[in-house]
Amino acid sequence: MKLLFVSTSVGPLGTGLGGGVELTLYNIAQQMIQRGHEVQIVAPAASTWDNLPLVQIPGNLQIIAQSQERTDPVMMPENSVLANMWDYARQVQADYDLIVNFAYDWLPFYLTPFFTRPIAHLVSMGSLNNALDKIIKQVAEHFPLTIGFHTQVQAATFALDAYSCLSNGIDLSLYRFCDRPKQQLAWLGRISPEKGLADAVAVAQITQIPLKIMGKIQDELYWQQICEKYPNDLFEYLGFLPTNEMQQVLRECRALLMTPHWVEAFGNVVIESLACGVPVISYRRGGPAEIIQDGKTGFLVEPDSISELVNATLRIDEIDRQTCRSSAEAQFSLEALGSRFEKWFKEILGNKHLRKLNMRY
Ligand code: HBI
Repeated sequence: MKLLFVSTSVGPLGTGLGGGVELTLYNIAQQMIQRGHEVQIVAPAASTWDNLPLVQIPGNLQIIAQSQERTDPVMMPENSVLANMWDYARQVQADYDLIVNFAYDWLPFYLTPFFTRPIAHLVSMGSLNNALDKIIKQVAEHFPLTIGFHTQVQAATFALDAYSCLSNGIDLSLYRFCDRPKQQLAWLGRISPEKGLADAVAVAQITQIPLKIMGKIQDELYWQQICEKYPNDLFEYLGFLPTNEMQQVLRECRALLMTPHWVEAFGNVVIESLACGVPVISYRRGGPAEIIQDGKTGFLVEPDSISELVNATLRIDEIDRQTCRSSAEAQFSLEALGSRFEKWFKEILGNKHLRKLNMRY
């Protein structure tokens, strides 16, 4: 297959601004190339990936969807990099079999019927905005199968009839299994209210088990409040570390605490933890509730119940760490991810009805 990947619009690739979807795009591109397909990536200028075929497009970045209100109108900056990337895609589309959209933005969905090639849309977050929900629903109705999510619970926030579920995956060779943890817990992620770090620190205080915190501080005020409220010898903030350094700390922890206050679309940190053999204790909410096998690879507890997080932490030795690693190998390897995406792309290309729809222009 000849594939054109059109990137997220909130940051050049390699800057981390695109969050989890940067990693996802990178992994799928590598997998498709390894499987003999041709891949070209269209991304905002100043992208730093040097080992994948990139076309760099200038223009102004989109505002991140998480910062907008549900009822906000669609916003496009002047000289929009999103619009410029999709104008490029329009010009070259005849050279490709399939276009893949990685942006969580209104425009690519609206443009779908104007293209002569099918577009596969990977939706990387739960429902956040009414205008976007509506256009996604329209594309799902006219071009069934072309809307892809990571989890069923994420898909449910859009209430569509037809869609595809792709889960996610990571390069397991980057994570080393450890079966002799230290007396410490881990918390990973962007430090901002919806990720619920304060709950994990509360667990550390009650159990008196030190907490290792890694990730980008996105909400300074929220972080300050935690530092003022809890004794600082209880937790250690290690910063936003590259994968290798992060997993060196994570792998030696008794458990990863997941405290999402929103519907996490997937939860890459959950499969990173399992890959190290570290069980995950999480609220039964969002993607983690679909990834963790309660009692086997961790525990799922009543959302927002700190006492249940504590009880699960005290029972964590019931979980076999090798089982955690094996579950990552079975479901979340790059090969498993690549197979799911290759199957999705072939389903779309193989669908005569879809092809006829796009070819009518
Ligand atoms: N916001 N407007 C917009 N467009 C995106 O592509 C986007 C975003 N916010 C976050 C984001 N992408 C990714 O970091 C997550 O989907 C993973």
